[in-house]
Amino acid sequence: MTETLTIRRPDDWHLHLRDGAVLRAVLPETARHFARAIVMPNLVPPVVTGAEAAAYRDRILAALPTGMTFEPLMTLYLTEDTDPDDVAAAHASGLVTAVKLYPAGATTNSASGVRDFDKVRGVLDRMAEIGLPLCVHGEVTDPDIDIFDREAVFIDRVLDPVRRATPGLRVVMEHVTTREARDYVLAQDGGDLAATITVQHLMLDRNAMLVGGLRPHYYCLPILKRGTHRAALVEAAISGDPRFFLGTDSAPHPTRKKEAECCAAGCFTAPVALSCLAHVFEEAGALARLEAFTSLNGPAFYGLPANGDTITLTRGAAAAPLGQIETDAETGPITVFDPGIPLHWRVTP
Ligand code: OTD
Ligand code: ZN
Ligand code: ZN
Repeated sequence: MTETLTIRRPDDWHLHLRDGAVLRAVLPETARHFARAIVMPNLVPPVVTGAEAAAYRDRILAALPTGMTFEPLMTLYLTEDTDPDDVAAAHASGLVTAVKLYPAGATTNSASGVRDFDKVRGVLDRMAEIGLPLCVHGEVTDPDIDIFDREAVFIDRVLDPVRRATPGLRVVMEHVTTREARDYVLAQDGGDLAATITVQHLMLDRNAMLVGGLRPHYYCLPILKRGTHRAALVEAAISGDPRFFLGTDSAPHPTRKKEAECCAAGCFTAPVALSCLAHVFEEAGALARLEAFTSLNGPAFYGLPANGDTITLTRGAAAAPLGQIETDAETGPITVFDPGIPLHWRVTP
């Protein structure tokens, strides 16, 4: 049995770093293992303009402990008022790597997202022209659509029409959770479409969240689906297919907001992401393709070089769950994702 595995240093193509005390607490957890991350713009208020992204980037770099290196890849939050020229300038200066589309109301802090897709046509056309990717939270928000169906319906009602109307637009379907989403990606071969997959959607199905008691730390959006969908995602992740890569969607919330009457959506996976993924790939007999998923396919899609250095994972005795990390007194601790099974792989410090 393989006991150590050395791979190019991974990147996280979908990450929530927040701001202030939470940023300072969670950033080292990512920077310890990952060289770069696509940083989500869903702050309150959201990161909409190039100037706001530049200021957020400065705050992230200021929060990085001395001695650590990390490159935040910034995104802009697409609104119906977004100015195509501002987006193009932020791209041309190298500041932003992608634009993020949230259908209004789809997930945490998405109220300023898009309702009327005709209103963002100008921005999308310009992005197609300049080759700037659109990262998409792919769920419809219509109240009549069941929460478990929101991703599949989004593909037919929104994503496919938008892609047809904007030829050449490069799209990343973020955090795909269904067989339908996986199959939609597999059916396109123009190199314009890719998908990220999270740790929790590779490890858990909705039974893990709902059977034998409700587990708030497994509640995230898009919500966990049935086991057949999880199996389809694992197949995609371990296949080595360059259209699929890691986006942890690590989304920290204070423990008191998770263990609450109305639980906030999001799983804080960053500290254990690589241990979890090594477990998934080992179980599937695909450890040799972990590197493609975590370290090669993402940069290739975004037109960036893979990282030059490596990390080593070691298999050993099962590690105890990490519990919580501390922030400040006002925020309180944040619970680290625990998949509920023994994790034997860890990144060698
Ligand atoms: N999903 N929570 C959050 C974002 C994601 O859809 C997402 O990207 C969050 O807390 O920002 C979540 O469950
Ligand atoms: Zn999302
Ligand atoms: Zn997210």
